[in-house]
Amino acid sequence: MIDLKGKVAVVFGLANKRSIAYSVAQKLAEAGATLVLSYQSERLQREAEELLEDLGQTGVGRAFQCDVSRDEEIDAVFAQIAAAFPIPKIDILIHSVAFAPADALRNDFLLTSREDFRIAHDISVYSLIALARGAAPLMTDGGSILTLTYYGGEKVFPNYNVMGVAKAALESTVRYLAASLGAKNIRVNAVSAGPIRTLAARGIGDFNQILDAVTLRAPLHRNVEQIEVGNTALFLCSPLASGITGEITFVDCGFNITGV
Ligand code: NAD
Ligand code: 0WE
Repeated sequence: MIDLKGKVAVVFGLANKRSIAYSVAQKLAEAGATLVLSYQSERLQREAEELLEDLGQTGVGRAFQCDVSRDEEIDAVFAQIAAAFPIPKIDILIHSVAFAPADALRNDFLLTSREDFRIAHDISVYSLIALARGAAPLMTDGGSILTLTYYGGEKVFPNYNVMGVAKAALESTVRYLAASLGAKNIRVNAVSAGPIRTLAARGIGDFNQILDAVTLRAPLHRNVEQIEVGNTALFLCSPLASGITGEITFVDCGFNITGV
C-alpha cells in the first residue's frame, strides 16, 4: 500500500472530471495526500472547488488560480501555497498542461507560425521549468515532479504538428530538470499516455481513427483508461519509485513497441 498521508500534492491542469489530472489527483487523494489544485482562470474557480469536494478534500485541500504563461501568477501561486499550510512544504507536483493554438493543429505543419510555435512551447514546455523552480524551495524533504507527454513527441501523427515538437522538448526538459534537481532528492519523470478522450482531444478531426489504430495495433488491443494513467502516476510519485528519475514511462497498452 502506498501511503501519502501528510504529503502535499499540487496539481496543474485539472479542468474537469475527464482531465487526465483528475485520475492522478484521485489516486493521490486515495493514498492520503492533501491536494492543491491550480486552475487556469477565474472562470474555473467554482469548478475547481467542486472538484476538490468530489475528491474528498473539503476543508483539507485548496484551489488557487494560475495561468502558467504569466510569471507573476506562478510566483503568486507558490506564495499562496506556502501560506496555506502550517508547515510550508510541497512533496508532489503534477504538470498536466498543454496548449497550442487550434490553427496549428489543423494546418500543414510547414505553415506553423513563429507565434504559434512560441505559445505551444511557452505553455506546454517552459511552464514545467517555471513550476519546478517555484516548487523546489518548498520541496524540503525531496519531492517528485511528474508531467504528461504523448508519443507524438517521438513519431509523426497527422495534425499533432507543433505539439509533437513541444512534447519532444518537454521530454528533454524532464531529463535536464532531473539532472538539475537530483541533488535535492527531487525526481522528475513523465508518463506518456495513449490517446484519451478529454477536453484537449475535442475538435481533433481524426481522433476516432487514432483510437481505432490503437485497438487494432496495440498488444492489449484496447485503449488506455484515465485511471491507468493515475495508477502509474501514483507509483512514480511514491517512495516505490525512489530510484526512478528523468524517465518517460509509457501507459499506452503497448502501442509504442509495435512496428506495424
Ligand atoms: P485537459 O484539457 O483536461 O487538460 C489540459 C489542461 O491544461 C487544462 O486543465 C487547461 O486548463 C490547462 N491549461 C492550458 N493552458 C493553460 C495555461 N495557460 N495555464 C494553466 N493551465 C493551462 O486535457 P488532458 O488530455 O487531460 O491533457 C493533460 C495533459 O495530458 C497534456 O499535457 C496533454 O498533452 C497530455 N496528454 C493527453 C493525451 C490525450 O489523448 N488526452 C495523451 C497523452 C498526453
Ligand atoms: O496533447 C494533446 C492535445 C493537446 C492540445 C489540444 C488542443 C485542442 C484545443 C493542445 N492544444 C490544443 N488547442 C486547442 O485549441 N493530446 C495528446 C491529445 C491529442 O491531440 C491530437 C492528437 C492527440 C492524441 C491532435 C492531433 C492528433 C492526435
